[in-house]
This record gives sequence, structure tokens and C-alpha cells, in this order.
Amino acid sequence: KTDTGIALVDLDEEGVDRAFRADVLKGLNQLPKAIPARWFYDQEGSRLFERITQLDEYYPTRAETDILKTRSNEFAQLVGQGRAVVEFGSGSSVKTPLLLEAIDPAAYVPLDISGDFLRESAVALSQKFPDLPVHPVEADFMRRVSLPDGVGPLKKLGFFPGSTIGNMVPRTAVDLLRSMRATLGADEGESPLLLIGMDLVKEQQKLEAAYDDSDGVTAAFNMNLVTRINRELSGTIPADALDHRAVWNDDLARVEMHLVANRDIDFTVSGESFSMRSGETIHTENSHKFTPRSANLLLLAGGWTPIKRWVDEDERFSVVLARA
Ligand code: AVI
Repeated sequence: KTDTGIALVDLDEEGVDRAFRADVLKGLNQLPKAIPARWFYDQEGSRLFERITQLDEYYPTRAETDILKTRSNEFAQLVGQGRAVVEFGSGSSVKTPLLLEAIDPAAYVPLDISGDFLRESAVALSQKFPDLPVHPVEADFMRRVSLPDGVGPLKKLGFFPGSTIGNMVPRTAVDLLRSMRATLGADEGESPLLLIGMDLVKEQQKLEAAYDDSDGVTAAFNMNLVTRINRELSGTIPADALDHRAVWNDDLARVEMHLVANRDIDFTVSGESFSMRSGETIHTENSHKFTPRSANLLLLAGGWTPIKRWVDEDERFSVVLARA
């Protein structure tokens, strides 16, 4: 893939190493240079992302949590009881319980590529909801996933919070939405529903601040990719020669993160030589933002019909309910 989306692949440890090397070498040989955003999330990257979600400037987590808290009665009415909730990604510590409390589901099925995260969050959820059957599935949700026996006959609600869909270019996002339809059994019986978080277009200054916070946590998150390349791929990238940059791309309605060279540099990764001119960048992430219309269009292209949209008080973030 040439985009910086987070196309996940089903890999063992050794496979992850190989895929990381392949993506980094391919990305550094491209012009402009680009590395897929999914490689941010090693242990340190995941820890830094957790800190990002608590920053003043990073509004999406708070805004979405606020919607889930205040609109639970409306979700319950529209969704009904007794569904199997299929979450794309491991349950987040705060958001998932809010949804589960609101709609009283018959089963909870978290899908994640990382078995460790999956097991941890499944245990935490089971402690909180002792009567709820929890069926974790270790899988790449970019492809159709077979759900466990027993979940099949239940009506399904897909849950994809966090505006992670925004980290994909539209083509990849549409592929994912279509895979979700297939996983949720859209063409077999009762129409599934999808509850999805989608961040909204807003003033440039607020968007750029959310991705370039004053404590430098997002900068550290971006720079951690360099540390990871140097550690895992025997890289010699001089970290002090790269600066974090977050910039709003108005034509494509997305915040882009880059690592910008502040001087000419030469380095090697896995024995291959590379150079960057001062001012040249490595594109590390896209975070697309939506308008109500562009969100509808994307969902429709992916085979989902929007039914209802909720926004937080300050109209920064939206949660959309759609049916297949
Ligand atoms: C995971 N994802 C939705 C985050 C976002 O806002 O695009 C990742 C992130 N990158 C920098 N800050 C947060």
C-alpha cells in the first residue's frame, strides 16, 4: 500500500518484523517518503497514544465519550436489546462499557490483531460485566472475519469508535466498511447496524493543535517511529535531525503528520543507504476529518446507510449509526 493508512495484516512475531522492514524500506525509497501509521503502535507508541487521549488539545476522545455518555437512551431505543456487539479493535477502557451498559447486549465480540491487547481487555470487560458472554477473536478485521459459533444467529451491532476510520485513505476506508458488512453478515438475514466515530472538520488552528500539543507528547509519538526503526531495523537515522510537523491539508480534509529533516542527512536502515535534503519529509500519518455530507458519502460507498448522527455540545466529533 502506498498510503499511510493502518491496513492491518495477520502476522506472527517474525512476520511483523518482516512486514515492518518491508514497509519501512519501501516507504523510504518512495518520493515523497511515507511510512504506514500502523507502525506507531509498539509498546511505547501505545503508551504515548494513551497519553495523547488525555491531552487538553486532543479533543476527540473526550468529545466521543461525552456523546456515548449522554446519548445512551437514544442508542438503546434505536438499537434494541439482545444484540451481539462486535467491536473492531480491542475494547477501550472507557468507551466500550458505556455502550454495553446502554444497550444490554447478548454477547460482546472484540476483534483485534494483537492477542495481548485482546486478552487484557476481554478479562477487564468480563470482570465488569460478569453475565455477558465475551468471545474475543484474534484476527485482521480489514478482511472478512468468521464470528464464533453461537454469535452467528444473533442480530449484530458493529462498533468502531475513535475515528480510526479517518486514519485510512478513502479507498482503504471503503474496503474496510465493506469487510465489516461481510463480517457482520449483512447479506444473511437481519440487517446489522454499525455505530462509528467520525471526527469533524473544524478550524485549522484547533486541528493542528490537537496533533502538535504544547507538552510535545504527539511529537514524541511521531519521533518514536524513528527510535523503533533504529532499534528494530539497525537504523542510523539521527533523531535530532528530524522534527515533528502536523499540518492541515485542506484539499484532502486531513491532518497530516510528517517528520521533517532540519538538515541534509545520510543514514542506513537494514543495511540500505538513504539520504534526505533539509526540508524533505517522511509522511507518517493521515487523520481525515469529515463533514456530515462527506461522512454520509463514505458510509454509503462502503455499503452502509446512515440512520442517525450525534455530535457533542461543541460540534467537534460525531457518532453515526448506520444500517447495512
Ligand atoms: C488512532 N487515531 C484515530 C488517532 C488520530 O487522531 O488520528 C491517532 C493519533 N495520531 C496523533 N494523535 C492521535
